[in-house]
Amino acid sequence: MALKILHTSDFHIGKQLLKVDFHEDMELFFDWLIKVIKEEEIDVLLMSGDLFDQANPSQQAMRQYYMFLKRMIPLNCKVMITGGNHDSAQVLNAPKELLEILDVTIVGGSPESIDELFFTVEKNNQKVVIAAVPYLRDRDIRQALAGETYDDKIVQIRAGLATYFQQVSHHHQLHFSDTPLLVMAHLFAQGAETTESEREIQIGNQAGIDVNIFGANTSYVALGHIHKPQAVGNENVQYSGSPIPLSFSEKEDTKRVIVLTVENDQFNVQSINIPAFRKLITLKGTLNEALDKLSKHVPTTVLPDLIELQIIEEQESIAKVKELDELLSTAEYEGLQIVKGKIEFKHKVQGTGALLNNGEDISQFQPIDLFKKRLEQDPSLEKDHVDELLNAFREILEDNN
Ligand SMILES: [Mn+2]
Repeated sequence: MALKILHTSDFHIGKQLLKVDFHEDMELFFDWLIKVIKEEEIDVLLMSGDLFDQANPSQQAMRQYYMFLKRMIPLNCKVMITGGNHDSAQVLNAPKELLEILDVTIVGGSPESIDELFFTVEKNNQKVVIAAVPYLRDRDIRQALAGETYDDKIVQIRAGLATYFQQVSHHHQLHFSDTPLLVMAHLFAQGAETTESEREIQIGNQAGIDVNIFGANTSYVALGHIHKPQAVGNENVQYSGSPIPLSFSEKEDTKRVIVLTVENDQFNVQSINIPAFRKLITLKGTLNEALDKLSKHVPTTVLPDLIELQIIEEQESIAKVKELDELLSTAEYEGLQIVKGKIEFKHKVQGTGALLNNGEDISQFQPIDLFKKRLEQDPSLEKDHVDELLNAFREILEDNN
């Protein structure tokens, strides 16, 4: 009989992307997660940091968290949550003692003493020691010195992290040497592939750690921080990744959780893919091509897909810019939401110099005449639109006088 552990991280409860709230996405993920915990008969749930998206989570985010815990309690599954770089250690720790009664263990920030990181879990005659290391802040790993250089800092942070994890490894060897060790951590590991949604930690990620700092006596490292699911070095060091895509750079990820089956002190590592509750899609092409794709879009998920438009047109055109703006602010399509758009032109109208004919001097012209010349260069503009722009330009000129 085995002990089963589920590793996940980076919930970012309360996250919004370009004003789209991911509340429903998280709710669907929690429904799915609870189903998996029941079906797989999971004994321990590990959440390796970034529980909330903000240090001061909204009331809605807090409520969503507590409602999730409420659903976990009857499942006979221990919950262990560590703080990430987005979390406030104090906010996470505030209900710590109360939650402990409900078998929910919280390590919001690095404790006074290293032994407070250690927890033993046991089921079916299989024991595992878990070192629940949260995100380590500068002050947890080194003493800042006045006048230190940037390079000194990188060296010190690396050394500080290595020392911290050596102490963890040492503590295990001293007190639990006959029980396999699992280390939770929230950090940037060298060689890991990042996305756009992790906030950089420890000076531009340059002080990324070498995974060898986790001692040879560590059976599994449950990492958080990087949102793209991946193993680092070997399959017993894993970033579970965030359960839902949190930025367009994560749109290709297959999100997953990891299930560890521990039997005879051996760790078996398996991934279970999380269904997509909505897709993040980038549409590229001309405005007309994009409009065509939008009208033919067939949603395949529960929640509206989020669309990013990357428009490329041949000739620079103010009318196209305006059309895109209108599309972004007013378009309504079923099953999708346009959240972001930018437009690029292959051929740009040249600067003022290009507006002048041979022999003409810029000082001969009034600003309004130059502006008229500029508008004449754009064949896509209709007469009404030209008049509108000229009036707007006159107003600006008057305001400036
Ligand atoms: Mn994160």
